Amino acid sequence: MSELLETIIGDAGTIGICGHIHPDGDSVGSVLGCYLYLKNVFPDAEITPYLDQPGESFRMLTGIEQIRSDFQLPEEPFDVFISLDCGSADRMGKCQEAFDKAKKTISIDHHITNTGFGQINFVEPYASSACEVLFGHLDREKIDLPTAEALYVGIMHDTGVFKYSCTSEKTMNIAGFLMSKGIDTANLIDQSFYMKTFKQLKAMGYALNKAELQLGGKAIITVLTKNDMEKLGITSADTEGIVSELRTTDGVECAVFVREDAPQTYKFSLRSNGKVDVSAISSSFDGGGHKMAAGFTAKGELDGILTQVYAMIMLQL
Ligand SMILES: [Mn+2]
Repeated sequence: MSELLETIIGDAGTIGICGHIHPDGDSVGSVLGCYLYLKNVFPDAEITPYLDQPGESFRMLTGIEQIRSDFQLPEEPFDVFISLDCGSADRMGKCQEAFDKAKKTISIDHHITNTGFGQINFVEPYASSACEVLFGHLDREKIDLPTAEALYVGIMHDTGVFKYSCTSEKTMNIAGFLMSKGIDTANLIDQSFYMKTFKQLKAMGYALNKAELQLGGKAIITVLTKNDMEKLGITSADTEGIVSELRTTDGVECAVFVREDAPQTYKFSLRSNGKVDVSAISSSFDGGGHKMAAGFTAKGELDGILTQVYAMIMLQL
């Protein structure tokens, strides 16, 4: 049996929890699931979950309002700080300093590129999600319905609703156990994964309409500029799902979604259909991810960066 989180935490009075910047479903689910679980196990400890404002698609999760997006971190070092779904320390954003200052630090993650930045590192590169890794360090008996829902949502998001190759027999067994807690799975999947706001729907349509084929139809790319985003009235959180949609195009091996986050600063999201290892491309730009799904941020002239990315894709085709 793997080491339980509560054994490591011991008698800590203050516990900080964080996920990564621009949180996805796994980041939200793991931070919230970890928070709710520890709240049950340590009712007297002061436990604070920090995360950028989660998207609307997570508002049905119990306890989501407890997440602190103001990042007003205390001066005093935390007894324990837990990082979830972060492949490297800088992914923690505003929490990095508090994490580094904490007396005990734990990193729970599943990125193959993980740098081992915690004092204790629970990293399983072949796990579907940070939620799956976290689950392995929880006492099943103490998982209640809200915790189960948060973990289920995280796993669902990182597996594309149990579809991506990272979905294993173990993943399904965990999901099955979480279901046994009484989750209304159909409703939860729809609400958190498929439902879109009208704005998100329009953004998706706009991005798909702008898409272009490259490398003889083996790659597909779309770029949303800052200007596009302002015109559509959307934030970065509203662009989730675009790259996955690109990937389903017939004949495509690699899908590329580019978002301009600041002048000459571009966030790349990459998806593969199997042939191309996108984490290798992302690593060469100091990004992270997995073979089939990865991302990075690059600065400079977009055309120059794209030329490099295409060359790296081509080498793998
Ligand atoms: Mn993840």
